Amino acid sequence: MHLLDKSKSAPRKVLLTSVCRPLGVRYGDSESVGYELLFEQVTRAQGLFSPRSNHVAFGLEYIAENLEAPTTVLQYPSKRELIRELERGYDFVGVSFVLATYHRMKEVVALIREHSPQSKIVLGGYGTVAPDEMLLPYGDHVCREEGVAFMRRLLHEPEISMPYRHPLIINSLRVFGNKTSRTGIVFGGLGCPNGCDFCCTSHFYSRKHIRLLPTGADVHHVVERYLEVDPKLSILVLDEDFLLNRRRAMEFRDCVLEAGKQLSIFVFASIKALSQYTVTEILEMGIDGVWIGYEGTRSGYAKQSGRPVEEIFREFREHGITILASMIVGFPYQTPEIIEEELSGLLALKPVFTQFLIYGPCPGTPFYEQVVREGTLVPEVAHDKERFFRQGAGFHSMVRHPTMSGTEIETAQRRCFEEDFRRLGPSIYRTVERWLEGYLTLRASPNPFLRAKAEQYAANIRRSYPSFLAGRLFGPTRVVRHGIAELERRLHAALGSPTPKERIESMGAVALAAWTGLKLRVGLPQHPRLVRQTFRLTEAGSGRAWARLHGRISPEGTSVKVERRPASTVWVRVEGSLSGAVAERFATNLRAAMARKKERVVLDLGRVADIEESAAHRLAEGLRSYRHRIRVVLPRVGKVAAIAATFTSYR
Ligand code: B12
Ligand code: SF4
Repeated sequence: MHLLDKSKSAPRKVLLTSVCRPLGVRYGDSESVGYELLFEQVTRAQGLFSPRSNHVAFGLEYIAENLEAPTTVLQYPSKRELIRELERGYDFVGVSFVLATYHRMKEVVALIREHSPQSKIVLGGYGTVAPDEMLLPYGDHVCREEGVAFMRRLLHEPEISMPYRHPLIINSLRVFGNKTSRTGIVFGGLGCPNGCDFCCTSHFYSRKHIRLLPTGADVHHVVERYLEVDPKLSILVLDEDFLLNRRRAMEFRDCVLEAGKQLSIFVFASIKALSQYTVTEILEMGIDGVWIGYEGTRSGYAKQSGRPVEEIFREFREHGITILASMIVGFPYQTPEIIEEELSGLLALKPVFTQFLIYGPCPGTPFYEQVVREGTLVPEVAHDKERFFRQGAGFHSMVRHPTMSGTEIETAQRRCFEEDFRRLGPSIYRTVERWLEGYLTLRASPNPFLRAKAEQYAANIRRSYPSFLAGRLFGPTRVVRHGIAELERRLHAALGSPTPKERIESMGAVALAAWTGLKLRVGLPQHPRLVRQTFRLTEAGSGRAWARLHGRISPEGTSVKVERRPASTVWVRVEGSLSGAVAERFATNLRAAMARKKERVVLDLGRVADIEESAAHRLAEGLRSYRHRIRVVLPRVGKVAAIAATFTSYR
């Protein structure tokens, strides 16, 4: 039975979902299509040494956070889990997909039509670069733009300006099955003005950069919120060329220096953008990891202009900055010999990670237009659009090449991944080597911020000690194993010998590494569990102390809703009007809950229609002792916004 409330006043309920699991070649997807960036793509040749981290369709959480409508987000549901959710009744169901999961989107749409036929279907994500005739049969609406504004329009919710509210999403990284770090994801922007001819995201937004976080202070504010959850978090900024906007980046640096905390931030940046800064400025932004598009020596993209690549790579290496370099295979000028030359050139620069993708035509890009114009798509995909989409993940050759066959290109790509591993070894030890170089360079720096960075590198290195025995035993070649042992000796010389505890942990790591390798060989399925998140939906399961806050708190109908969110956060939303007496009572109850529970609270006053000044003061005063655990959300306009000053001492 559907629980959908059809009454006019009820807010429209929204379900946002990714495609269904299981994903993978054995379930009909293209090679590399799964849940992980490292294991399935970048470190795919590194087997048991590959770090593991599942990534979800982050855009869905981001949209959900910024709607008014009650919303549920599902990440990688099984079909059965999706059906169960659909049966709860939703007015709109949004599906996020990329081209390579177009067939998966169809599967989700079929389930929606069968189990929730009244729902309007919204298609979103980069899969919408497919032409209308391939999308309109499956969706009532297609979003080919930034999703928050689109969904708010669709739901008749008023427009809001950027920066939008930012969800906190934390990803764990495991090595040999052990959690080694956690990363908070920051959504800095969409699109990129550089306009490389193959680039989907740049052309999706017509070469405009949409600054989700318009200023450096906005970026820093989100970073700070993550650090409040866990001061040891690493940060990943999703923004195609984060450093291109120098003003924003330098403002961010000022904020970082002023806050005085050591950060560890990974960003995407082109040579052109990086060339605008000294390495000190980059480190002062807290950046110690960069994804750089190396592409190919003769590719000639504008983004490659600036300082010589070799110089930047060397300087970053010396300062401990991890580089993930991506190279393209299959440019018309390339032959197997040229690819080999370019690969050797790249590996000589010792990137910590490398990614090799085949030059592919994504609809909407100049390269795609060219391929269509010249009729150079290979016949298998030229006449079978669905196959073209499915294979459009960077691991299939789909365009006729002047000198190489498709098989030759795919073989060359495979070889690049394998050679990277064979020559440079596992990326986890390459990372440690990078930290060591950074530590040695910066430990005596006259700049106190950089000396503190050296200490951060040293602490990271120390944590890595137990992983070395496994590398010495299971490394891919004798030379690599020898190199790992040599690196270990250098670490001990610089930072001391391992403690007895670290030696015991090394044995544990060997056992875990062997078990990881065995699981890979046997091919045990490794799929993530469903991640289900609700937004503005009151449901059971928020814990008794919090549940007591639920419901009407005044005869005039002022009400409170409570929802658990990720990262030990509880969202407390007040709706209606707040008089002094009601505010005081509510503050007392919230204080009682906070005394019993450890979670952080987001106190959402965004829907409070009216608030007496005395009520704002009583609320702020009543909760003062917990203000470091409370973030207050206020509407941007209207009477309630005017009380912002009352809450300035809150996070
Ligand atoms: C994180 C990421 C992943 C993660 C998570 C994947 C996932 N399910 O989303 C992992 C590592 C698993 C991954 C894998 C793959 N990815 Co990927 N990935 C990204 C990346 C780097 C960031 C996406 C992101 O979260 N951005 C932040 C959020 C806030 O922005 P957003 O996703 O764009 O969402 C906004 C809008 O697009 C829109 N929107 C998005 N979804 C929806 C849904 C609805 C209903 C609505 C209304 C709007 C909407 O609203 C959002 C807010 O404005 C992008 C590149 C990039 N910089 O965007 C590539 C990218 C999306 N990936 C891509 C590809 C090709 C893949 C793979 C096929 C690669 C491969 N070789 O296997 C696989 C597919 C696996 C899968 N599960 O789908 C391509 C897609 C190209 C295309 N036209 O389809 C991109 C654009 C990279 C590129 N430059 O080519 N990827
Ligand atoms: S610099 Fe990167 S994100 Fe920007 S257009 Fe080129 S490939 Fe795309």
